Amino acid sequence: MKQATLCFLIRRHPVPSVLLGRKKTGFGAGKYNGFGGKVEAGESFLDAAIRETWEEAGIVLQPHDLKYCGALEFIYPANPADDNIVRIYSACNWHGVPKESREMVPRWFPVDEVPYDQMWLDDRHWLPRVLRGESVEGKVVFASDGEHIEYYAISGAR
Ligand code: 6U4
Repeated sequence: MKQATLCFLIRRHPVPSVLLGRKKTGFGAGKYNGFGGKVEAGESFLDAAIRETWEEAGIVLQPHDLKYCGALEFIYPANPADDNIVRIYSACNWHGVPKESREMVPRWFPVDEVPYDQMWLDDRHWLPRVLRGESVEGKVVFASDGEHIEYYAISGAR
């Protein structure tokens, strides 16, 4: 199964906010999401999270900036090649200012104004916990359209 990462930058001021990117190309194009992508050969999940956040948002992270927030399996029965297991990270410290890349348009959202209607449908079931500093574990099975959710089981993890 494909291994991928998602990284959410969280700031406390002026209001608690999360940095999301609107994906311009590839899998999930048009949706807001954290920064991330496939883990490449020879890379750890952590290496991939740092590389993708740099490539997609121009933000520099050190390994100790990242907090592991759990893992989710996304299953696409109609297209198993898209199945992926995603490790989720958050970061409250980084260097640089978000900038648009070939893949993503970054934008800050107050945590109570996250645009769930413009995100993957599963995000509303787990991202609020990650934004509260909790960890999540679970699985999401998509319907044959690859958009709607057939089944999900997500629990908190510590
Ligand atoms: P890269 O590796 O960036 O060149 P790309 O085509 O951008 O390839 P991919 O498959 O590497 O896409 O990464 C897809 C991204 O979407 C990963 O960060 C994981 C994330 N993702 C996949 N399914 C998701 C889902 N159901 N909900 C969600 N994020 C998902 O919030």
